[in-house]
Amino acid sequence: MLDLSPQDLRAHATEALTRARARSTALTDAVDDEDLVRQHSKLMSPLVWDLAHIGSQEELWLVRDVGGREPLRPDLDEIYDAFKHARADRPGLPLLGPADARAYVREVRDKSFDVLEKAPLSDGNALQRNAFAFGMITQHEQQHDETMLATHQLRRGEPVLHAPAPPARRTGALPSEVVVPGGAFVMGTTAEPWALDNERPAHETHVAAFAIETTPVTNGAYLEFLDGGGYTDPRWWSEEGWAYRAEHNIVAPRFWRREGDQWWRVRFGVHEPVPHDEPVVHVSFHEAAAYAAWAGKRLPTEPEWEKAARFDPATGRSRRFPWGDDEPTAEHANLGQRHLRPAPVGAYPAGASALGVHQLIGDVWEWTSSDFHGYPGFRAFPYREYSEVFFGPEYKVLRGGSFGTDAAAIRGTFRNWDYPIRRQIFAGFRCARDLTAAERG
Ligand code: AVJ
Ligand code: FE
Repeated sequence: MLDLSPQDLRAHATEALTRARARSTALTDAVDDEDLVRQHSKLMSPLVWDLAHIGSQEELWLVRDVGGREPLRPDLDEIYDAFKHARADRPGLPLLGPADARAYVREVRDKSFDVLEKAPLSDGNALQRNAFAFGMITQHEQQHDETMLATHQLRRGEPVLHAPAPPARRTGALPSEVVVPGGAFVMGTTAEPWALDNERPAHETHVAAFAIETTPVTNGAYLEFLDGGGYTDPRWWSEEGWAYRAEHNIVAPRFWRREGDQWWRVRFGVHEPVPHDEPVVHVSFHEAAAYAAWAGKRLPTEPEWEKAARFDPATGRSRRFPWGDDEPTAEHANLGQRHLRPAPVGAYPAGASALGVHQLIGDVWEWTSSDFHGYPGFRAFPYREYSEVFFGPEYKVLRGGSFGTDAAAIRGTFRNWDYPIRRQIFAGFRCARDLTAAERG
């Protein structure tokens, strides 16, 4: 994409920024002002914080850094610095109100477009740095849009978001697992133009042959674990997971509720029976790991997940996406809040990987068993706080994006991370296992 001409880069950035803003606007215009400033959960910021934070980051990286322009609102830097104030404390800050936040992001965007017109995008380093800044800020806005969507899910009240149902199943029965061959493959990327620092650089990684499930674990399968006493048997849980489960009295995925002999869930204000054929969503890492242990399996490691997603055994190459190198379309994956829920398993045959693994991109983020670390040769860019400060054992990596992730903010190499106790994100999982001696031959 960096071989695009400056005109094409400008057109691409304009389109991508405009699309992100349409989504931010829709998410914040869907509720009244009182709702915008309210904290719907201690886990989340008020929606109006996300909105102005989007503008503040854009002012920093596009207007000031790329454009070299005078600050618009230097007084806002501190208030909207995510590292200075935890989410729980943000309602107490002197935040811009809804009207001022909207005016601020509009003013910043006007300046960004002016910078985009005038900034050099054609010579080596400036091209790299300037073009990347526009890609990074687009992804940043889309990431906060997904966060705002999670806030909407936590909000109580009548439904305010609407979208058509996702496609139905389009495959026959799939094999439950496929074998991923052992050996080296290329993990991460050097060439992806918009890849963030933690996805870089491309490097050879070895994995032993293993089996992985062809689809994410469904609600139906998860119910067998739940109804079979999975939440009351410490055998399946890590010590840390069991303590967490007990302390918070967790008995089912977040947003589930028992009525008679049926499980119901609330989804963006809509109450409905839990659909058995959809990937389970709103489970913590601990619940995912407990299910996998109960099933006699385990979660995939991050290299395993990426090999299952990207490795093409015919060529030995790693693809950009499971289906190949083309950008995602509506045929490949459930992305971009096009639908307000995961699609049933088998709904995206065109998105399957070379090895026959389905729905790796979109639908639900997938927990892996790996801690978040930098790849060999990692270099923080453009700031340590994007990912480096999160490296360590407290965070688990999630892969693949959810129905709430925009195509601009997902790739085969994209890495997300969160605490293993988190459930408000759109996270599910699939299982993997070692091969038996007989299978290894
Ligand atoms: C990559 C989703 C973990 O939301 O904390 C947003 C993305 N970084 N603003 C987050 C991000 C800075 C990040 N995650
Ligand atoms: Fe942010």
